Amino acid sequence: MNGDNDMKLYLKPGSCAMAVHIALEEAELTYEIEKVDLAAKKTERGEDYLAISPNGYVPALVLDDGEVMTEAAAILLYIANLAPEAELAPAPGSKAYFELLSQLVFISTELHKNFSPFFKPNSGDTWRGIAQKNLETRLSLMNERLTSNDYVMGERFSVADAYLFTVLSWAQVVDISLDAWPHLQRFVARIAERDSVQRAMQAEGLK
Ligand SMILES: N[C@@H](CCC(=O)N[C@@H](CS)C(=O)NCC(=O)O)C(=O)O
Repeated sequence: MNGDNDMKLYLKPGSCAMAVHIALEEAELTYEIEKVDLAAKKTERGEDYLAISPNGYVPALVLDDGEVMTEAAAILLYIANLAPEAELAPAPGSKAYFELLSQLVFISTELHKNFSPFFKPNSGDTWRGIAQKNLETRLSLMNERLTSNDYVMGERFSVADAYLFTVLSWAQVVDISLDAWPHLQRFVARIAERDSVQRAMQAEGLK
């Protein structure tokens, strides 16, 4: 049941907002979603999205007090802190917590943003070429990290896995092969099986 004061996630199906959607499912929090037409900056219900989130991109999470939180990495940590029983992050303030932050920033700035030009029709060969090279070195680093661990943070699922899964799922969409990185391929297959991921993808109309 969704009431007036539940959180609301603004998203575009399959976008980086899906990481937040997966985390909300993992945390078993009560929330609703609304899709955004990013070109028109209109929500599904016809609201002006720029009035809700002036940066104009997703994700944006409306909190139960009505405040709007943006930036995927921050929202993911917020959700982890809201539902400590779900253990989606190490104890706040611990060294491991900052290692999680480090991984979230890496996924955001080094992986996510290097996929961006492949979604922009006018990005051009130069930007795409640089991004492709960046992705190769950074995907290799993440592949290495997952050699002996099932999850970004080791043996336990965290919000970083929701984000990494979402970003890696774009490889197929933009025709970037992950064949050179078998641990990443196995990671994607493993995370895709989680109920939270299945539910989020279903709700976004991706299944
Ligand atoms: N810095 C933002 C970037 C979010 C972002 O890149 N969102 C994309 C979808 S994955 C988007 O909404 N793009 C549309 C636009 O920039 O107009 C974050 O980390 O949350």
